[in-house]
Amino acid sequence: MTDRHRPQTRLATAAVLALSLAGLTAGCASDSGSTSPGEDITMDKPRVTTSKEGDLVVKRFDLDKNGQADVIKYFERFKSPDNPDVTKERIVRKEIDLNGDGTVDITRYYDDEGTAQRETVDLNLDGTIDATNYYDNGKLARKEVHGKDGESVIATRFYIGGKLQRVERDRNDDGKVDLWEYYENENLQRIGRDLNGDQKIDRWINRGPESTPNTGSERPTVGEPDSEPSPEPDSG
Ligand SMILES: [Ca+2]
Ligand SMILES: [Ca+2]
Ligand SMILES: [Ca+2]
Ligand SMILES: [Ca+2]
Repeated sequence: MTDRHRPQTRLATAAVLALSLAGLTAGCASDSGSTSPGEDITMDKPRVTTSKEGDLVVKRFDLDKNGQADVIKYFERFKSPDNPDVTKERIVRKEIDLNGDGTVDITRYYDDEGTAQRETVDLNLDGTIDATNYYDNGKLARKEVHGKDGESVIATRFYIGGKLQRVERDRNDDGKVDLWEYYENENLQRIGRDLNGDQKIDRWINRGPESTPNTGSERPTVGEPDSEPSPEPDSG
């Protein structure tokens, strides 16, 4: 990463901004309309405000009590299948601001059962999405790693039972997979490369236990965040 100092700079800027904003808005809180100076500040639980956006009920949680929501949950209301007189709520989306700068860093989408289906993640907090995670029964099944534009897919990681099985990479940015990595017990076993752009493997490289690990010119990881955020997200 060439701009490795940027997140820290942004963090510092965000902290200063958050502080000054907290000072400016004290006494004229516009989101809840119910807070007055000193109120709630010392309470040992996050401040929560509830509002409506279209058909959705929105709950904002200000965990660090700086006046800015860090977690925002969106709920839809539905009639209970057991009793149509009863209206229930279920979560459809959750947004998380990890560094308190007011920009959402993780957005998680849920199915009708309240299980996480998909989430977009800005790992380095620069405002551009770095990865999209897809879940199957609450377990990480697939992860798309995005290019600098936050949309193109430069690598897709496939998981079974939460364990890495295969990685497909597009190393020349033409939108086509040209490198395949196969894993066993999350250890890289072999690499297949497409050399002529027909998306078929032309050359295999063994990386199993009989070959020397971590040597040679074939470096499988190129410009990709390797951390595995939240393999099993909570359901609310
Ligand atoms: Ca906050
Ligand atoms: Ca943020
Ligand atoms: Ca990013
Ligand atoms: Ca390619």
